[in-house]
Amino acid sequence: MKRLLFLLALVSTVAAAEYSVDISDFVFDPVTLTIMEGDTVTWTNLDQVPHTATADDATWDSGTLNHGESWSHTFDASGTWDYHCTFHPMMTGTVVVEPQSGAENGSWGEIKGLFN
Ligand SMILES: [Cu+2]
Repeated sequence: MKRLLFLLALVSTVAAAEYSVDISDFVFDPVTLTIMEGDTVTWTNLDQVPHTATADDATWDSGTLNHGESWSHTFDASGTWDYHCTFHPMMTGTVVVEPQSGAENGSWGEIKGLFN
């Protein structure tokens, strides 16, 4: 039973991860982020001026983030999203969301390996 619980904990850890993008000196850091389907990204504005994280295709939008404010978005579908700051259009970034199936197979292989 302990083994099973450990396994479940490991799987849930693998299943959804959280990532951070800092907005600092008018730059999204990291400018390109690669995640898996189901992962969550949190943008935090470290600058003194307001920024946004707004998808170019408008599917998601942080709205105005003032200094120190954060906004999170969970990416449920794979794909590539280019985004920008509506106040400073030269500020751009990309989130690449990879499909979950490949990662699950890889993770299962690793997990099974632990118990062999
Ligand atoms: Cu901005």
